[in-house]
Amino acid sequence: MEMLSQPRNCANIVVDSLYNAGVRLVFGIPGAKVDAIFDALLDHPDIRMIVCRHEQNAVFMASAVGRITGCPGVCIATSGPGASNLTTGLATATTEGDPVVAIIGSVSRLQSTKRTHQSMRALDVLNPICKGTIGIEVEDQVAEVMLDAFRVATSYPRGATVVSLPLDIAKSVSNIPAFPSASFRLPDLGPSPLPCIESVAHLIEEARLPVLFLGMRSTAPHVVAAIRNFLRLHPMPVVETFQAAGAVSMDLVNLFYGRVGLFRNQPGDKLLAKSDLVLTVGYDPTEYDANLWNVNGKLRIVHIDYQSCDFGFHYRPIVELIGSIEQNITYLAKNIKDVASQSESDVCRVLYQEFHSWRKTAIPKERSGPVKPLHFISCLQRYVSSTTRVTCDVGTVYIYMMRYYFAYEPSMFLTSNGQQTLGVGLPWAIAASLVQDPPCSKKVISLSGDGGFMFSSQELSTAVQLKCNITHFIWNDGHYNMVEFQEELKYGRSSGIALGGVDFVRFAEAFNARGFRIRSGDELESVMREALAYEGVSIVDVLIDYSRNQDLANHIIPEEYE
Ligand SMILES: Cc1ncc(C[n+]2csc(CCOP(=O)(O)OP(=O)(O)O)c2C)c(N)n1
Repeated sequence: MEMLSQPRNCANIVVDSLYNAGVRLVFGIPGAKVDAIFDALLDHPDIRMIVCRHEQNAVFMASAVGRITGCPGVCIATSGPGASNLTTGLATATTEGDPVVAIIGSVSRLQSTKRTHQSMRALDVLNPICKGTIGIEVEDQVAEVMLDAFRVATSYPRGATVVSLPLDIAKSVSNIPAFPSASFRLPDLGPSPLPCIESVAHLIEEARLPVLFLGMRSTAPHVVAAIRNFLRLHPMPVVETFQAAGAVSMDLVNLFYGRVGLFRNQPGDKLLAKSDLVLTVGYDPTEYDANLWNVNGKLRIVHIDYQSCDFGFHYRPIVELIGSIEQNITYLAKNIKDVASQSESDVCRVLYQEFHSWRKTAIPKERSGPVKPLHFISCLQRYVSSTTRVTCDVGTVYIYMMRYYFAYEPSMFLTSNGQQTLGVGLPWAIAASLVQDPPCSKKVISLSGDGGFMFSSQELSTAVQLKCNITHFIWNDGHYNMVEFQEELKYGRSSGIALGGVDFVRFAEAFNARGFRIRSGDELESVMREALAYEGVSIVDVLIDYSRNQDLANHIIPEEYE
C-alpha cells in the first residue's frame, strides 16, 4: 500500500475510495456544496454518474444496487435540502438491510457554526436512521472516513452510512490517499460452536414438523446455495418473507408453502402455527413481527442469523446460531441424520393444496371488465422468464404479487417490506437495468399502483435518457387502495384515498416513453405481450379490479389455531 504518496485533492480521494471499494455507479444531484465531487468524477470515467430527478430516487437506486450486488450503492447530494431529501431512502435502506453510502456536501468549516446559505445539521437529521454518520473535520481523515463508511454499511446487519464533506475540505489536499481495495473487504465470519450446532441438529431430528422460515438476510447467493443444499439433503417445508422471495429454487418448489407477511391468513401462517420447530434464517422482525405469527408465544424457535435476536415474549428462541449463516446451515446439514417426512404429514398435504388452489380460478371465464389481479399475475408468470428481474412497489399490488408471483432466484423479485416505502418500483428498475452486463441489455419489469407510481414518476425521464429496457405496469384503480380497503375494514368507510385524473399513456409519451393501456381482461394477454416485446421504456396502464381485495385481509387465523 502506497500511503503518504502524492498530495491529492480531497474530492479526488473520495472518488478514489469509491473506485477502490468496487463502486462503478453513483446516483445523485449536484449543488454548489458538493460539485467538487462531481468534478472529480469526470477524471474517473470508470465510475458512471447517474443524474437523477430527485435525491430520494437517487438513494432508492443506490439501495437497489446494494441489494442486488452486495456492494454498497452510492448516492451523492448537496447540503441542506439535498441531504434531507435522502432521509426516506436511507431509512428504508437501513431497515431493509441494503448497504448504501451517501456522500453529502456541507458548508465550509469556517461557516459551520453560523446561519448561512443551505446550512443544516444534516448529520443530526440523518443519524437516527443510519448505521453511521460521519462529518469530516480535517483533510487527512478523508481516506479513513470513506473506508469506515463502507465497512460499516457492509457489516451485518447491513444498512446506510453518510459521509459529510465540507466544501473547503473537498478542495484542499491530503497526504493520505484512498485505501486499497483489499481494505474494503470485511473479514469472514465462522460457524457457531459445534455443541450448539449439534443441539439444533438434534432438535430437528426430534421434531414432528420442522419448518424453515426464510427472512430478508437469507438472500445472499452463497447463503441461498447453502439453504438449497440443506433442503436437498433434508427436505422440509419452507416459507419466505416478502424480501426473501426467490430463495427457494424451482426444483424445491414441492417444499414451498408461500410467503407470509402483513395479514396472518396464509397457508404458510397455518404451517408455522402447526410446526413444533420453526427455524428462522436471517429473519428480521420489521418484515413480519413475531406477535403476528406467533400470537400465543408458544412456538419453539431456533434463530439462525448474523446477529442475536430481539428477544421478547413472542420471539424466544431455544437456541441461537450466530455467525455465518452459510456455514451454520452447511454444518447443520452435515450433522443431521433424519428429518420427519413432509409427505407423511396430513397437515402438509392439506396446506400445500390450499396454497396452490388459487391457480384453478386465476383465469376468469368472463373477461370483459377490469383486469382481475390473479389473471394478471398468472399471465405475467407465463411471459416472464426466471432470469427477468421484477421490482414491485408497495400497495395492494404488492400484497397480490408477494402472495402469488413465483420467483426462483434470489434478488430477482424485489420489494420494500421493512418500511413499505412507496415509490421504490421505478427507481429500483432503473438500478436493476444499470447493474446488468452490459447495462440496460435485458428487460426489467416493474409494477406499482397509480399512487406509488406518482411518487417517483419523474424518473421516467432518467430511464428514457439512459436507454433502459423497462416495462412498468401500473395497477390503476384511481385510489390509494391498500389504505382504502383497510380503512373500510376498520371504520366501515374510507378517507383521504382518492386519486385519478391522470392519463398515464399520454404521461409516458410526454417523456418519450411508450404508453399502453389495458382496459379489460380481454386485452390483457395481447397488450402485455406487445409491451414486453417493446425494447425501451414503456408504461402499461392496467385498469384493475380490486373488488375482491378485502379477501386479502379476511379470514385471519384465529388465535387458538395450533
Ligand atoms: C412513503 C409512503 N407514504 C405512505 C404510505 C402508506 N401507504 C401504503 S400503501 C398506500 C397506497 C398505495 O396506493 P397505490 O400506489 O395506488 O397502490 P394500490 O394500493 O392502489 O395497489 C399508502 C398511501 C407508504 N407505505 N409509504
